[in-house]
Amino acid sequence: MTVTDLILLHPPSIFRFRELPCFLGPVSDVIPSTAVFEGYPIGFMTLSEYLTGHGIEVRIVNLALKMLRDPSFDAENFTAGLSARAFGIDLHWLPHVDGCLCLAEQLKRQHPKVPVIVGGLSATYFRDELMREYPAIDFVLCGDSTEEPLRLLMEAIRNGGGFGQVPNLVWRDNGRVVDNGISWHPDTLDHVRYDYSHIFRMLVRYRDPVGYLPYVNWLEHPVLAVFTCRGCLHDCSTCGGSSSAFSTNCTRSKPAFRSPALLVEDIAVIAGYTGAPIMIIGDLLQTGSGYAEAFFSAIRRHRITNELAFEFFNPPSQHFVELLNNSVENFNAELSPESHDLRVRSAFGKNYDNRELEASLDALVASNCKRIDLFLMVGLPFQDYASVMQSVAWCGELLERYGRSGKLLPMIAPLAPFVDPGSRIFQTPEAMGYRLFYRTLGEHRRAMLMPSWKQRLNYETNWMSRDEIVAATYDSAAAMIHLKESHGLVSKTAAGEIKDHIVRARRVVELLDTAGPISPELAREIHQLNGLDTLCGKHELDWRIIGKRYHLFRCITALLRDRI
Ligand code: B12
Ligand code: SF4
Repeated sequence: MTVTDLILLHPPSIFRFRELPCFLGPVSDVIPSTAVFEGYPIGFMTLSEYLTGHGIEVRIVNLALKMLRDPSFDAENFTAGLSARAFGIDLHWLPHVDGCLCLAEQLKRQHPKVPVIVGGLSATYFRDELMREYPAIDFVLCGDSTEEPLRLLMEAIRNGGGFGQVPNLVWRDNGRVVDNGISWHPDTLDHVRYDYSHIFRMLVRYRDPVGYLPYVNWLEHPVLAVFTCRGCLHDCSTCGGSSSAFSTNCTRSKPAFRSPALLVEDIAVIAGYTGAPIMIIGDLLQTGSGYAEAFFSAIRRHRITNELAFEFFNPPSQHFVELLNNSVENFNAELSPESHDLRVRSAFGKNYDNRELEASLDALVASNCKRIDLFLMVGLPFQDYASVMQSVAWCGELLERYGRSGKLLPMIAPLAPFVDPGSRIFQTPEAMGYRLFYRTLGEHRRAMLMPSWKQRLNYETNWMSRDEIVAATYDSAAAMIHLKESHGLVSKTAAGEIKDHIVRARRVVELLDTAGPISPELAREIHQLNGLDTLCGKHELDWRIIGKRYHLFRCITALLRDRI
């Protein structure tokens, strides 16, 4: 059996999600993954590419996706058959806490001599607890940029020592936990490659296409992402990726930006292989207009026809929309005003009014922009049930005004399951009008294993209890789907299905509150609902594929390049 240097594994959120009757709830309706959160961190790709380039063999295994796709897939047998010098598991998103810990324990049982490394934003936040309470974990590698630290750690593992010299590492020295401190946080994001052809070559090398897929229906609806930065300049109050969270958690004082020229190259490389849509993560306007202008002047030199989705923290000005329109052939805009109510929006961390937003919508609707996604949230500061419902009514007004263009698509979803660790609200909940039910990693693991998504929520607010958050979520989603149906944005059949799922989901939440032990019928209903959309149809998220889904010739060339 060949030994791989490092196997990076992505667990499901709840390890035994196929057996346990846990109603996952509407936590993933507006993202591509399912509620099992099978999407692995994009960092797996940069880590694999970087280490491979330094002669370290890395394999990625999306275990969550394997378990999701095939009910008979035996995760225990599979990991028993793996052979590696080290295993790496992500605890990037806190909802993976149970999956990560179960997988670490399983690997340690099966391969007691092989070190288990955990990394990601949540692992960084809970590094002390991880090392104190979970002996299955040998190393926590902290911070937002671990490519070079991981290379050094792999070297130390090979040499059997020198762990004290690895930056960002927490380890045990004869049982004593040692935290080396987070000193590795590069100033730019130019030292890594977002090279999807690397993934393609690796999946062929390990003959494991499923193990490399990013989410369950990616082959039918592929979306790729490029990254403007690690970190964020903004400071949204619930966000564990905000400027203050990155500063306390990752000792990062400012985001690491990718140079506009490299960002365009990332896009051009993807466009060479596929006509799939590309999401540009991180607002181009974050540092002012200079970055965006450099990006546009670089992208104009290419002929990219893929649909590019741009996210905006603030509504873009008419001038900016014109620039975008003149530089990019097909584009979408992602805006998250969160609420119609300025008090709520500003307490969340965004300070613009509805007039500014409407001026932006005017410009976007008049431009070639293909679609404008508008995201609203439930569970915010100063937001009560009535305010949530008024947000939907406001979307109705916007649809009256812009609906005919067919471009505007509003969506509403709860802040769930967790207020992010490291966020301003997580750090000082009472000061922000919040009450946290769970604080430690262990408490969040127990929360993830609770039967209902209501019990899993780690917060309630001065303005809404958990019951009200659930009620506002379902009522606003029902009102929103009705709106979209009446504006012809979704079919009557699709809207009918969502409404039916909402009724069933509410009933399950109620039964889990009031009924005693979970009956087999209720367990069956829970498992069915976990696979269904409850707030909006997943297909509403689909962006267009322009031209060929895959440029086969170029894909084959990429493969051959590896063999030469
Ligand atoms: C883009 C993004 C997404 C994308 C996915 C991107 C992806 N595949 O990585 C989408 C939109 C799908 C998404 C979804 C979700 N997201 Co998100 N996302 C982001 C965002 C905006 C940027 C992420 C980023 O820049 N990553 C770059 C760096 C930091 O991570 P990375 O390169 O992947 O990994 C590096 C390190 O983290 C570390 N590392 C990671 N894993 C491992 C493992 C090992 C072994 C090692 C050694 C190192 C290591 O090393 C890597 C390379 O240096 C952040 C906010 C922010 N400003 O960061 C939120 C953020 C990460 N997301 C968050 C959340 C909560 C979610 C969801 C759970 C939300 C939900 N309820 O639906 C889902 C989970 C989806 C899933 N797993 O299937 C929270 C996480 C807070 C927390 N601590 O739990 C954040 C911080 C903020 C937020 N609320 O959006 N997200
Ligand atoms: S939610 Fe706010 S703070 Fe968090 S990544 Fe997005 S813009 Fe930045």
